[in-house]
Amino acid sequence: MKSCELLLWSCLALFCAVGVCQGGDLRKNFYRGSCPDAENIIKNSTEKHVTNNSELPAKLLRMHFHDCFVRGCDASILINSTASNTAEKDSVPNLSLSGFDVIEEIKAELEEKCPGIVSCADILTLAARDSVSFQFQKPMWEVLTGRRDGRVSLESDVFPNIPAPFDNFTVLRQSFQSKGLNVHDLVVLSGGHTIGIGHCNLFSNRLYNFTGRGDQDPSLNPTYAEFLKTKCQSLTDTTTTVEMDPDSSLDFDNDYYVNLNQNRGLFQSDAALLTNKGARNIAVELTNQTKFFTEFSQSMKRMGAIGVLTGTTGEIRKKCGVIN
Ligand code: HEM
Ligand SMILES: *[C@@H]1O[C@H](CO)[C@@H](O)[C@H](O)[C@H]1NC(C)=O
Ligand SMILES: *[C@@H]1O[C@H](CO)[C@@H](O)[C@H](O)[C@H]1NC(C)=O
Ligand SMILES: *[C@@H]1O[C@H](CO)[C@@H](O)[C@H](O)[C@H]1NC(C)=O
Ligand SMILES: *[C@@H]1O[C@H](CO)[C@@H](O)[C@H](O)[C@H]1NC(C)=O
Ligand SMILES: *[C@@H]1O[C@H](CO)[C@@H](O)[C@H](O)[C@H]1NC(C)=O
Ligand SMILES: *[C@@H]1O[C@H](CO)[C@@H](O)[C@H](O)[C@H]1NC(C)=O
Ligand SMILES: CC(=O)N[C@H]1CO[C@H](CO)[C@@H](O)[C@@H]1O
Repeated sequence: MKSCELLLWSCLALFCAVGVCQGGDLRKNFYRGSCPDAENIIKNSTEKHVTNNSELPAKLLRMHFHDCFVRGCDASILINSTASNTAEKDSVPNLSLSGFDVIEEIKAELEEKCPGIVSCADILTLAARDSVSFQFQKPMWEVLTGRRDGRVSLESDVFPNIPAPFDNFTVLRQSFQSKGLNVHDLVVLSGGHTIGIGHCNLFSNRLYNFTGRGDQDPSLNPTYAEFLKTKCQSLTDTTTTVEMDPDSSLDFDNDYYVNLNQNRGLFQSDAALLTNKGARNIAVELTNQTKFFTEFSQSMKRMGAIGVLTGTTGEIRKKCGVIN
């Protein structure tokens, strides 16, 4: 190897060692020079909103997931439909997504301080982290920045890219694999279901008509099924919601895995994690909360890097709901 080549490779190795190369061109504190207060403005504003609305962390965490899985983490989920285009947010799986107004408000604050600098994609990524972290008063995972905003948002992109609550393990694994995430990430990130709610119609087939013979899902804990039946009284109830993690749906904790291992996962997609030996072993390991938090922080970093636009690609939107 020529010596200049060797030098190049050593530099690359050094960069990677200090964490610059993870997540491609994303880096720590991208706005340090261009908008030094950006991350604090986002944090302060997010925390103010969480104080007022304790369900916001679940909303923003899910919104971030739906953003990253469709066209990468490019804030395409935030774009409004227009006369000529039905956007991602108006697709069926968008059911109950909310918090758009919060992101738009944070964006307006940033546009006032440093116009045209901070991307909606970074705002959403940071706000998701900061909202979940609020209960701990410390950041629960590192967020690298430097994402830029996409200019395309299509309703038709959502269904093929967002896994469904009825999916089996094979389909879930494939979905995550297509985003560069592995089975470990799948089990770890499903732990996001330790906060938030689910609508009855997304799981009541498990209670009332699992195989089309008026039966119950045998893989669902019978006591839990009886409880869920008191909440969701028909197959067609599309309005009632239940906590995904009963009694602690506002606490980001290890209860998702404790429940899951007792066959109390709410969706078929949760229960599906127990149908694969490797995944089941991971689900048992993650009942250790310390381990869950460590692993979640690493998987969130990987999810936050899916298909990002950096450098001069995409744009910095002026408003998160419309392309420039
Ligand atoms: C593994 C595949 C996944 C499937 C099939 C899935 C499916 C769902 C469904 C059906 C809901 C209920 C929506 C509603 O009824 O309003 C939901 C809620 C939620 N999901 Fe997932 N999800 C998955 C992965 C993830 C990931 C990776 C995260 C984030 C790390 C996440 C975070 C959330 C959160 C926080 C909620 C609660 C939202 C709220 O309270 O409004 N999910 N998910
Ligand atoms: C954020 O809030 C902290 C604590 O209230 C305050 O000290 C800081 O000045 C705020 N930063 C910005 C940029 O608003
Ligand atoms: C507080 O939350 C309520 C309901 O979630 C909302 O209507 C209201 O606008 C919020 N207030 C502020 C100051 O954000
Ligand atoms: C999983 O679901 C897919 C699509 O519905 C189906 O084709 C496949 O046979 C299922 N796999 C298993 C193991 O049940
Ligand atoms: C249960 O599923 C079967 C087969 O899909 C369907 O024919 C039947 O009408 C369903 N029962 C109810 C109560 O919806
Ligand atoms: C949980 O995991 C942590 C970190 O891996 C480890 O130090 C600790 O001993 C584990 N706790 C239990 C109860 O296994
Ligand atoms: C996007 O649509 C929502 C709901 O119709 C509206 O409140 C919001 O102002 C729109 N955002 C922009 C930037 O036009
Ligand atoms: C929050 C949100 O944008 N919800 C939309 C989801 O999509 C339906 C249409 O499928 C719209 O009516 C909702 O407004």
